[in-house]
Amino acid sequence: MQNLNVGLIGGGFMGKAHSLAYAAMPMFFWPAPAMPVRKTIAEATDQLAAEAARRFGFEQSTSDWRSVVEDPEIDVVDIATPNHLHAEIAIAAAKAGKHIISEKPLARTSQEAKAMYEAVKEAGVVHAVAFNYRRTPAVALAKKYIEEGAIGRILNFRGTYLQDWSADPNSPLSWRFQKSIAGSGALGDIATHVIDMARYLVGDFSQVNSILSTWIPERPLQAGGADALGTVRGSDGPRGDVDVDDEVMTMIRFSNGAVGSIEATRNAYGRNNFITFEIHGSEGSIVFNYERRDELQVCFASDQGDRRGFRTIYTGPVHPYGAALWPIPALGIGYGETKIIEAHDFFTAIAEGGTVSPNFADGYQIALIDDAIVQSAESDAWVDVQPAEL
Ligand code: NAI
Ligand code: SOE
Repeated sequence: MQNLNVGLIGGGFMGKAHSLAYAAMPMFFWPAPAMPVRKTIAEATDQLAAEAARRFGFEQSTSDWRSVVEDPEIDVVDIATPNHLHAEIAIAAAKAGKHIISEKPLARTSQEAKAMYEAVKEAGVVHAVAFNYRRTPAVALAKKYIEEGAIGRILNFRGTYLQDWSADPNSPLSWRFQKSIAGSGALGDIATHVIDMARYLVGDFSQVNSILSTWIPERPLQAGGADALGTVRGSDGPRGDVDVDDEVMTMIRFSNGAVGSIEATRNAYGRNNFITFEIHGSEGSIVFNYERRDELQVCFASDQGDRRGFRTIYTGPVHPYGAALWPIPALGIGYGETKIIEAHDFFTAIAEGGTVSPNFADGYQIALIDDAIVQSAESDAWVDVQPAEL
């Protein structure tokens, strides 16, 4: 079993999640595909980097991400910074021959995403984009049922991602509200997770018809680079403009003839991480809600008429990834397990010389779907989704 040295760039929320995944992955998946070594962590300043190394178990730290990318000892570059740095870091890492996992959205724009895809393709390295929610066992179980034909031909996908951490107009203007850093708002930040699941479960998008809104146009300025995700309330101090959307609604036509819709908002008081989908097929239905992530609700047309209705499957050892997780259904998994599974699948691809999905090609295609959503909202019309040039 080989060791793979990880250089992690960014020690915020995702720095924590990815560090946990590297530490815990071999505890769940044994034998591990390879042993992740937490080698170097980069942060915005030397002090932040040293603190992150101590906290997250890295051997060394730096405030210069380029030194991580150029270090011959580093095998894997993990990009967990705000979105504006993803492309520059990934392209440099690909040129240095590193395997790369980048947080989502892959980039701020489809142009950046295309350049990132071309760089990893040219370098021949393993690449992944961290849309981790599809690795929730119940979501993978939905995929298994669909592939087995258990709900027949898919007719309709209804997805949501509803949050309220920034519904208060006095929560700060973090990087997530600035187009130059984030690229877009609820669209790139949260709707993309559901777009990834829709592509995973149903297939390619052909057309969209969308509405984008910005309900809160200015917020109190925030000191510091890390996003406090609504845990800090603003003062009476100066405010700055929000130049991204905070809500997106889109209708979808899929290439296989199915239809659907996705709604994502940052203004849904009472909703926290409300990622849901309801899929109707010609032979049954599947319902998922991430806030009850150990459960999948299913209803099959073949069920006897007098007892037809949704029933709840609790995911456990017999379900996808279950053998590596906990021994009894409904013991419960958390956000961390989705990242541990993601690390496992990424390291497996590296160890076996294979590929992993979702990868930069998927991230690039999702960026093109985002483009179509923006164009549709601007033109108030159905817009064709351009296929990625792979
Ligand atoms: P954050 O704001 O908590 O952390 C970002 C960190 O990057 C900060 O600590 C900041 O100091 C650091 N940073 C900034 N410039 C840097 C530089 N030049 N060199 C090294 N470090 C630098 O942000 P968060 O929530 O961790 O988001 C990071 C990425 O992860 C984003 O792309 C975001 O969209 C994505 N994300 C994905 C999630 C998922 O469920 N897959 C969940 C949360 C975020
Ligand atoms: C904030 O909306 C956020 O942290 C997103 O950036 C993540 O992608 C999501 O999974 C959790 O919420």
